[in-house]
Amino acid sequence: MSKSKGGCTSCNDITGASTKDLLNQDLAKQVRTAYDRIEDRGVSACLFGSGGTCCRICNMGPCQIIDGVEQMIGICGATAATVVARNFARIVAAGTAAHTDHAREMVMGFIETAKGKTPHEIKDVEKLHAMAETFGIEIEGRDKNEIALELGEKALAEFGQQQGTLTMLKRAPKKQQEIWKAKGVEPRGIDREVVETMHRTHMGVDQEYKNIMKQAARCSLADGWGASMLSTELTDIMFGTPVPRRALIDLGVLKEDQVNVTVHGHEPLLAESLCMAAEDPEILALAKKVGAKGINLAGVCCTGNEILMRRGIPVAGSFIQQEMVLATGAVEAMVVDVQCVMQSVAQVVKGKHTDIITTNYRAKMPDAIHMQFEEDDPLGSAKAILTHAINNFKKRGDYYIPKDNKLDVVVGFSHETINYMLGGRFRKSYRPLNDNIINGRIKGLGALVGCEHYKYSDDVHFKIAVELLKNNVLVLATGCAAQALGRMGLMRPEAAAEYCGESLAEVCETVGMPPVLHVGSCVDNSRLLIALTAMVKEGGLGEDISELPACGTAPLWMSEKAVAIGQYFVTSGAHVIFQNLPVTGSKEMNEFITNGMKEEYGACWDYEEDPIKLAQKMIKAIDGKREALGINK
Ligand code: MSK
Repeated sequence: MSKSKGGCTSCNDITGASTKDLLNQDLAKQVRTAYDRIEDRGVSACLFGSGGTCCRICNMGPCQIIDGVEQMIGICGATAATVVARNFARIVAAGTAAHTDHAREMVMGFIETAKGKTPHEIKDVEKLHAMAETFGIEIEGRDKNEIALELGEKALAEFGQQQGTLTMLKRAPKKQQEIWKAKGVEPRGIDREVVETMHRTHMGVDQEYKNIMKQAARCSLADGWGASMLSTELTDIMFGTPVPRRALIDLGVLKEDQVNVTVHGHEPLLAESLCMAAEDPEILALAKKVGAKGINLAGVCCTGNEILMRRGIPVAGSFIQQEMVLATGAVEAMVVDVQCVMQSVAQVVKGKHTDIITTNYRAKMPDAIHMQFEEDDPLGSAKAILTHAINNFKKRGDYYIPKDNKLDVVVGFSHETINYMLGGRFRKSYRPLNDNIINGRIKGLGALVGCEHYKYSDDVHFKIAVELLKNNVLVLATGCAAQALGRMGLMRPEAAAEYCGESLAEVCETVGMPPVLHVGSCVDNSRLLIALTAMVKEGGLGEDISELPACGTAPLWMSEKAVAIGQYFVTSGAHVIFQNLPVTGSKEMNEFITNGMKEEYGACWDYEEDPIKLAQKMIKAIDGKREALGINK
């Protein structure tokens, strides 16, 4: 798939029309992208790294382990299973740490908002009260900010808590809670589980792979039912719980006559402030002064998902499109915070008028400019950033916007929305969804989540989704997977008739929803935990998540966060399939992950690279659950 000489002549694996179109323009031919770097590397991936058997934990190595070969164990004697388990647990800890740090920022922003020190406000009072109940906070006769302050402080304490269990574990199905208790994997405090995982995987500490994996399970639960869930819920309370809305997605959302500012990263505090500042008359006047008709904010990656879901702000590109967005030459500034921002973006804009603006002291980048987002003056920071972007507008040189490439999507499917849409305004219940699963009109649920990956064809998500829909499996999507499916047209209500099996199409058409529901960003996978729990509690589909006809996949995972997510789903009883995992270098670990975990938590991991086979595995898993429930007529 080279475009370096003479354009994109063999982009076999790029099916996205906008990316193809852009890479064929002279303007973009000068840009080196990740596609070029993959091709130019010329060496295949290290087998030890891919199989998880490269140990760099101490300085006696690096030790490259070959399972079953006595002279190829670690210098310290570590076996393949120990090394693979340690590496895997560290991936889970890193992913959990990323969600945790994100969540902490959101909780701190929430506290400042409750104190009236930010331009934001407590928007979703119903959810505030529900969370207050979970945390045992009195709501009667109290002002929303007072309740929010107590909630924020209690939430913040969950990070540093040393003993007991995380509060939100009790939201899980009862049987799930009993399993976690019996296995000793209830997280005690969010930070504690990350720290303990790092300690236990240090040289010479935990040397028993199943014991290491037990801590990996505990750590992942601290992510899913702790950090990520806190982040999602408090962000919803502060910025509004998403409701269905129409929006646009893909490179064509950039505008010729406006100052294009893209927001890339994860933490919505910055993006929300930019959205507010972009409507400020003073800022709009500045934009007009330089000849622009306005400010066009557009999202990239998960920040894109956050503002798409809550405000209907368009998404210009997903993870694999971040360089393409800039290669258009039409962006005045890309404002970034944390996670999934490739270092190459600052190189893509060399020679262009575009600035990459880093905004978080935790994430700086060579050749970018840094404008710190000040949490005590969010609006001031946002206005300064936009003013900088506006000043770039007149410097815009050659540019190309693939104008025909923007797609209508309907997004905003929080678990409350799914409740509302499938249960009706007054019932607000998952019962109708359960009934449709029991009567077979919906075979089950397929979660398509996670990242995108330059080494694989960019239509993998699409192929999996279509196969699932054809077989009447309703698809819920998050992260960059959701954006990929939106770009391919699966988030339009009309797609139901085009792609679904007869009975699923009927359900979608009756409700007026698309067959692929956009549930949010990567931290919002916690919404799926809540939705699955609600289905269990509604009755008729078993006593815990492991009995539900549901299956998840992150078929193009790239980030460590995706593994943490996969691990918390498996530990919560949901079957999960990835394209690969770095555990195959140990037979014992491989067997444990793909089988042994099932005995412990009722679910396990699996891998498959071929999208159709992957979808068929998901369908088989769902059919198996239906069979066990006695509803597979
Ligand atoms: S941004 S973690 S590439 S989903 Fe959440 Fe996308 Fe994966 Fe980053």
